[in-house]
Amino acid sequence: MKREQGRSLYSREEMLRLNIKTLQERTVSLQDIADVAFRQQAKWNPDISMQECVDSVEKILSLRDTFHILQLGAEIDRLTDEGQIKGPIYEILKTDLGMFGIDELFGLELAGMYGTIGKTNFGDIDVNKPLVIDRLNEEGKHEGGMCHTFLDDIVGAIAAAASTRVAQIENEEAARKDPTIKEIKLDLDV
Ligand SMILES: [Ca+2]
Repeated sequence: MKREQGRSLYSREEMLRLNIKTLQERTVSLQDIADVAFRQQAKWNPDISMQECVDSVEKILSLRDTFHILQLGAEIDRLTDEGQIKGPIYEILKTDLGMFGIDELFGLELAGMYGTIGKTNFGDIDVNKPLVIDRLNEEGKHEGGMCHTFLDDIVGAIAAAASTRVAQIENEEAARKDPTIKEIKLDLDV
């Protein structure tokens, strides 16, 4: 990505736009991430809509912490592709060494913005590798394929955060619909 000279602060709208652009450069669309969030959350809440997942992914992509993690992670992957990383860490990144773990740390930090459930949901995606996560993981391991050592975790974490946000919104709506259990009356004669 072309550097925007003299700036380090961006608005929420700019961070969303720049994150979508960087993801596209690394072959991932917003819809790819929403699909993972939907697949995860629909297991627990069959009433959720794809639009809620798309909205949540957009929201998370506009957060400053997401911006920093995604931009740094994607740039490390890009530099690895171009052979610009020096020293022993190059082969570790290039081969996506299983014992590396700093990529998972980026993912955990991002998903952690949505609490313990966010982290747990990230763990589920990290282990089961649904949809685009599997593609990124396979592509990264393929000789000559694009490096996704950081991106698979970052994309998984954004999906986990979005899935958790959808669950929080659903819980909030459920709480509003049924404000108190005391109002439910049992007919003991039935
Ligand atoms: Ca990884």
